Amino acid sequence: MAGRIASLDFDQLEQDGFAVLRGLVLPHELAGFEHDIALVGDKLAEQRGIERRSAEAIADVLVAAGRHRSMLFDHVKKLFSLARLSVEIGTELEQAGLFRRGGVAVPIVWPTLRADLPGEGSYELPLHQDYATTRCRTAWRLWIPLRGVDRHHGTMEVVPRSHDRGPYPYSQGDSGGPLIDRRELTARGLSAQSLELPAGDGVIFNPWLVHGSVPNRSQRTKWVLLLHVQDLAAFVNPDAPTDPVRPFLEMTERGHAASLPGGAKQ
Ligand SMILES: O=C(O)CCC(=O)C(=O)O
Repeated sequence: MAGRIASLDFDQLEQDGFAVLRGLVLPHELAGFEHDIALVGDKLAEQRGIERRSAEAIADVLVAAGRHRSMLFDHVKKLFSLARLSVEIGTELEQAGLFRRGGVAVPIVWPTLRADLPGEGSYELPLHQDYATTRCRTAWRLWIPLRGVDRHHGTMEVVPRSHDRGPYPYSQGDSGGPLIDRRELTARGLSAQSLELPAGDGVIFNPWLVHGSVPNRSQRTKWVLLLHVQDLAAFVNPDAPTDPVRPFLEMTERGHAASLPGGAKQ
């Protein structure tokens, strides 16, 4: 094991709802990801005769894929290097004591990936809790940028200490989808903070934490590895009115009805 998690600040995670994990992805792994993504972009662009419009072949290939984009992106998500990395990070979280501290009986861990292409805001998520993907009473998320993130290159904003107040009320956003209104946060004395991190640092957070996208205004893609860690033995009981996760199921139905964010898929 690479010893990538020197320490996990459980107190901060409990108190603020999130904690930063420095150097979670090692420099050679970041370079490997860049290599894979550049190579597949170049090869597919050449095979398909795709005209280069941006600095990144993969971005041109994804855009040119049109209605087949999700099919292609679903396979980009399966990059072996990312699958291996996800298992290693899961193992190190276990070794750092996360499962023991959280009383996890039967861990489930799965990765996904997001790509915010330059000039494309389609997959941005407004302020939300992770209602669409949290199905267990014990759960965490990891958000691991594979390139540096800030307000220019796109990032995520989080609302410290917003995670222990149950489900938030949602308003309807301009696009018609549910979002948590910033006034709701102000009324509770909370405010959002954007994350500024180098490639490979990660954030572990409670899925009840309010968070959302900060748009990518740069000319390069924002790539983020996402990891879900949950306890299958604490799976929601949809028939139990008092199950704390039940409001997330109801929100998911509302979100689907309006085909809205909270689990945006590309
Ligand atoms: O990276 C982003 O833009 C936001 C990600 C997010 O909100 C999520 O993964 O739930």
